[in-house]
Amino acid sequence: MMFQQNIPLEFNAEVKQALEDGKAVVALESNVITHGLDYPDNVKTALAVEDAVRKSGAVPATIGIDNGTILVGMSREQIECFASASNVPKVSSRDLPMILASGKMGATTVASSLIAAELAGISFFCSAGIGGVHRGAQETMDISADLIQFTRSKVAVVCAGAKNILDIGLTLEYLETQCVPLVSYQSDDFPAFYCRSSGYKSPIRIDDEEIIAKAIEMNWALPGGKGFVITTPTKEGDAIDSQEIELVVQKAVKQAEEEKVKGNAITKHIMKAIEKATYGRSAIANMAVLINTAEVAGRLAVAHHRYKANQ
Ligand code: PSU
Ligand code: MN
Repeated sequence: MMFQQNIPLEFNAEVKQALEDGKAVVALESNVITHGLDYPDNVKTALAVEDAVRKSGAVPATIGIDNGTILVGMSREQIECFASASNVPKVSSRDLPMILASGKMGATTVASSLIAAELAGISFFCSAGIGGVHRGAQETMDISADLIQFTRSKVAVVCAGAKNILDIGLTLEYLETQCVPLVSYQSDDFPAFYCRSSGYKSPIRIDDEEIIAKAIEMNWALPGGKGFVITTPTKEGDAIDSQEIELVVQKAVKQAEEEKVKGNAITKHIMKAIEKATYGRSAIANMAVLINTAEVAGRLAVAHHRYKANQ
């Protein structure tokens, strides 16, 4: 156990070694394990995501909370435990103090995983789908804390955009308003999770990994520069066409509204409805995008590491 600003952190051996050796590390969230996929697909996918990061030459650090401690890198047993335990709460940034005080298990979202990554000295994070501005946010004000956290944590975030159950246009506007740099790697469009395009253009495309690395460093050198978002689309063969599922999404959003599903339970509810409507196809595309994003995140983390070493 190690303390960082009085917060207990527990590193697994692989991550501890990697940080000591100054290797590239990529932090991963655990909410996708507990809330994104069903058991045992979630275990299989979480392990495959970690392997995808390793395949690119970086070290994965799956983040979670247990025993009043932030876990930085989980063992296989811990992943199995998070994946199979019922009622592990979703922990976003504002929930962190209470879950740490309670000593109970908590599954970290993008937002809270970024806090953990920064505390642990990890500069890259990966999640296929970041939170965003929800459809109907003009009324509900439901905007994911992930977006705010990007303005607070000095961590680069690699993702496949945000799911199109969200309002992608408003999400892009919000990121701009909040001064969050957003770059799309090897694509003109802002992706939407397992859809290669959300239908929206990205503010900028950069294909050169070294330029991305340099831009991240510039951002961190500039006053106030914190999060830096990089998107990568899922592979052609694994993608679902966004127009094809738009009607399904609209129906699921409406149904959630009618059933008065609210707050942080909405995402899971809608994803389940889409899975049902696509006869499980979305669940398969879901796993593929998680793995692909992790592979690219590992590659970009290694490129960033190389860039810094050559400075
Ligand atoms: N996007 C998804 N599925 C998810 C999430 C996001 O497509 O399960 C999770 C992630 O953990 C993300 C969180 O950080 O939900 C955002 O939740 P909220 O909108 O309540 O902030
Ligand atoms: Mn919300």
